[in-house]
Amino acid sequence: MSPTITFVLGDITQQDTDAIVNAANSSLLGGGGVDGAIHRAGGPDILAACRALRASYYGKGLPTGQAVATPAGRLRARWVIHTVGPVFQVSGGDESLLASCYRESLRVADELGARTVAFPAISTGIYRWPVEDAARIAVATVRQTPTDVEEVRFVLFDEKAYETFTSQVG
Ligand code: AR6
Repeated sequence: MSPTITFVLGDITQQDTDAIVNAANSSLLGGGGVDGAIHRAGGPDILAACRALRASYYGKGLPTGQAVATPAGRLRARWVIHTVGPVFQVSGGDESLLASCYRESLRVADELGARTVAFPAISTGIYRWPVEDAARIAVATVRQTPTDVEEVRFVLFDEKAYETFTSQVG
């Protein structure tokens, strides 16, 4: 089954989806951008869960393109799915790594039983992936990934990203 894709101009921390996806870094210990916003809004339980993951499964950090879930603390969502996008320059624009973030996040969502999932525009901020290219990869990958998730909601933080993502659906 293929999820319904929707687009919202707004703040991912305010979404009422079962899960929201965090554009994290491999340390899982927080940062700026959407990562900082999620930890601020969700409170310390998210960081505590991330620290536990580092101590158990991911001693060397979460590799680029992979995803892992924690509870969502005070957020409206039940879970935060943390994924590590590629840095555009470092990856040489290797789109398989960016696609993997969306695919792996949906796989984790299926494991959790999440039916609605909100994604930010992974890698398009601090990691500098051009938004047109990132939008194409994001929408195509979600369309091509078999999943029980019923709604994928792209939550875009500015007008340009919103226009770019919505223009992917004809
Ligand atoms: N809701 C939705 N989207 C947001 C929000 C928000 N509250 N805040 C920012 N964005 P970025 P990256 C958008 O930089 O490029 C962190 O330090 C933003 O406008 O958050 O994957 C991590 O710890 C942009 O379109 O993530 C990593 O070190 C998009 O979210 C690094 O940044 C992604 O921008 C990850 O960089």
